[in-house]
Amino acid sequence: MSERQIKYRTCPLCEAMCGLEIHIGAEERVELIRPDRDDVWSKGFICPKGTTLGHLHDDPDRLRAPMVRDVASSGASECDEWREVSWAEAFARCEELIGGVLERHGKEATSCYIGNPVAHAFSLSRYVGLFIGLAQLPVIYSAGTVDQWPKNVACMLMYGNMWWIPAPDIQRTHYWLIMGGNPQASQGSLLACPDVLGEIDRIRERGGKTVVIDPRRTGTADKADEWLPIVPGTDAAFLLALINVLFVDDLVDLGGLADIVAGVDDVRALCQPFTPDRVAATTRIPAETIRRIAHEIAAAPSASVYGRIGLCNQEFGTVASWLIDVVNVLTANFDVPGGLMFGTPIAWGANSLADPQWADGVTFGRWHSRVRGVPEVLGQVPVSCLAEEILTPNEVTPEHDCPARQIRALVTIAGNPVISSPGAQQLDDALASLDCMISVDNYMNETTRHAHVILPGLSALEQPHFDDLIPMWAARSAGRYSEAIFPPAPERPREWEILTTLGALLLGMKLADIDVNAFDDGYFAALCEAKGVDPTAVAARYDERGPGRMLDLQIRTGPFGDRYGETPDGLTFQSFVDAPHGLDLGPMQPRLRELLATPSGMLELAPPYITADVARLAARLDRDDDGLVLISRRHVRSNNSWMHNVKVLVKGKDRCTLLIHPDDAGRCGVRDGVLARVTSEAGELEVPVEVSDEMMPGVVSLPHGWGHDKDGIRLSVAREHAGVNNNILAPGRLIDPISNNAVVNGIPVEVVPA
Ligand SMILES: Nc1nc2c(c(=O)[nH]1)N[C@H]1C(S)=C(S)[C@@H](COP(=O)(O)OP(=O)(O)OC[C@H]3O[C@@H](n4cnc5c(=O)[nH]c(N)nc54)[C@H](O)[C@@H]3O)O[C@H]1N2
Ligand SMILES: Nc1nc2c(c(=O)[nH]1)N[C@H]1C(S)=C(S)[C@@H](COP(=O)(O)OP(=O)(O)OC[C@H]3O[C@@H](n4cnc5c(=O)[nH]c(N)nc54)[C@H](O)[C@@H]3O)O[C@H]1N2
Ligand code: SF4
Ligand SMILES: [Mo]
Repeated sequence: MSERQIKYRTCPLCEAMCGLEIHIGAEERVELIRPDRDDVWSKGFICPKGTTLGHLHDDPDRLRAPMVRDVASSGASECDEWREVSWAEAFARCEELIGGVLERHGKEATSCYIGNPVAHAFSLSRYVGLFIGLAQLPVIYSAGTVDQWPKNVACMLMYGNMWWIPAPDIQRTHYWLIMGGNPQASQGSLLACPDVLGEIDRIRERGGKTVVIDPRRTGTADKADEWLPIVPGTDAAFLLALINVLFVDDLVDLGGLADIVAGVDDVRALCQPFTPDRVAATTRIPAETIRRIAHEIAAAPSASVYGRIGLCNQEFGTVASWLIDVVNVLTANFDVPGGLMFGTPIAWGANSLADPQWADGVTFGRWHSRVRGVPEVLGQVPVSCLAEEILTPNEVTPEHDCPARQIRALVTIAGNPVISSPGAQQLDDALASLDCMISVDNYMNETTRHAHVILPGLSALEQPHFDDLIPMWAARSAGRYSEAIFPPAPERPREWEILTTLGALLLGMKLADIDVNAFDDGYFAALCEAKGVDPTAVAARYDERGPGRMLDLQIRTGPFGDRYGETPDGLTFQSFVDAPHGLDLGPMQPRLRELLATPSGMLELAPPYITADVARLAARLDRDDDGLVLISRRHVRSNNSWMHNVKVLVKGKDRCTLLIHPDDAGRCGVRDGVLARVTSEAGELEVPVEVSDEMMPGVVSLPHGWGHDKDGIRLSVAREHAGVNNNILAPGRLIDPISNNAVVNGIPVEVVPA
């Protein structure tokens, strides 16, 4: 590249999937990133993070070569030396470490943690499945159990696939009820749509309304027509009361779904005790307001009730996440324009395929975690179990039917659980005691500093991009292919090769015997078969292996694809190469009848596994006030734990503050700008106070993703803006028991001056 060039690509950082226009100057450096106004999907929308992909690429702290830690004694210590090594040496060290654990402790002592960027990265998203399949780990952990596991459980039981998650059709709705989501910061989650806040204006322009239910008056609430503060963790009670009104006032209408919805009478019976008057004190939403909202939803030409992380990461995560969909079904706002709908990805992802292990319906609790005895849910136990599973010797294990033993080897893939998991301090201690820790990650951060080997992935600009998971809940079927802007040297292993190699090592293979290409061919053939095309004939068309070949398969055998010539006008990978601003195949379409995969063939409105938990919710109504409780928040200039090393994003006013209502501040004796000590049953920390009436009384808020003051990290900018880790305060024992999802919202805390 000699002169200035313009490249177009999709931002991989969040679900908004914005189209970027990237200006590259001489020296192959990014000079400017602007929104791509011609992008068919995002049409010029962007947020501040999207302009920083060049900063991330150029970040001197970003790892570009594998790192090996020479351990001075056992565990991480200050005498340890990190060395940059060749890929061959790094993999040889992985073989030695993994082989050692397999030999001494067996397969049962190996595990992995999978983090959030896996959902957004070209290679990782497509090959994490192959890694898991090869590695045959007895138990795996992921950020999913501090995120959307409740929604996965609800969708699995209601529709038969944990990843077919219906999303609000906000580009057409007339009424949007947002519960526990703040798209002003997050840009939407389990809801892919560019410029979500702009859609709130457009809803208003068509005569509609947006209501936000959140303990905090967020930027989204400011934009909306109405804000209703709610006591954290009580959304399920609010929703049951709302459903109660729908039945009592004869507002229930199944629309065109009457013949495929089972369980309406069960829901009617369940909601009977939850009258608006009964839940008003617990939720602190007046009974009259609950009645009014129910009537507004029923009367709107179309409505979408939507719940996100505030509803998942809480005490009644599954019941609340389930009831969101129930309200939409009961008001004829499901699988219709303007209601909750399923997306239609142009390139199907492996998550959309039927999972053979659930062919006869899903069962939970097939095994239990070794130490705490938590029943597995959809193959996972809470990530907050990870620390105790590393620290507790086998000799003291209670009699739980667990396929795993004490974890001695852990692979982390694009995750930072030392920051993102409840019981954070204990996990930090635990990771230091592993015999083998290998991290596939771009930074030496709070988690990966404990690794023995770090295998770096590529920067966003070094790899191609095309989303396949997020479009499952996207407002439109649109797609754009982004080629790598700065492709690395061919001999540099790509993340799909790294994952395949690690998977095979965990399987027990010797490095010399691992043929990554052969594994890829097998994986590709299996995917071809799943899509009903001939693997041999199809494979013969490609010169290259890896995610690029897979993407062509995903597009061609997808809903708009050419099926390798069977549908001559259909799309191929080349169609997207020829369309640098992407292709838009239109808005969401009704799909429920096509996607339903429950054993009964019905939409299960009242799955017994979930309805059984309503008794626990009923008991909550009798519980006294929890006192002051802590919730989490996000900021548009931050992305979980890993973008605080970008100077232009972290500069300015300190954003890691404790938000507290003036009345509570007065009662606790803390003032704006001073340090407060916040204590919970799990730990304590000191943080600057920000007094604001945007908090409802009784609730305080801290952002998650901070706490970069640990020894041994290589994040020079983030260290200067360390902040505190709010998961120090989150007790690992607090989970939503039917999904295994963490409760990080609604944690009882005490606040005093520091
Ligand atoms: N208290 C509290 N805790 C929370 C939440 C909350 O709201 N409150 N939210 C939860 C949620 S929703 C989530 S998703 C989790 C996130 O939890 P994690 O996924 O554990 O954390 P991230 O901060 O997203 O860490 C991402 C890691 O991936 C690395 N990385 C980034 N890009 C790449 C790449 O392309 N390749 C590779 N190999 N590595 C990469 C980064 O360096 C970083 O180490 O946190 C959860 N924790
Ligand atoms: N800029 C930015 N964007 C992001 C991320 C990021 O870290 N930064 N993270 C990404 C990830 S991994 C995810 S999962 C998504 C999450 O996307 P969102 O769900 O939109 O996340 P938040 O902005 O944390 O909004 C959650 C809201 O829930 C509220 N809340 C907390 N507890 C309760 C409760 O009990 N009931 C109710 N009704 N509300 C409650 C909080 O006050 C907060 O406003 O964002 C993604 N996008
Ligand atoms: S909203 Fe920001 S971070 Fe998200 S995709 Fe768009 S530019 Fe990237
Ligand atoms: Mo998340």
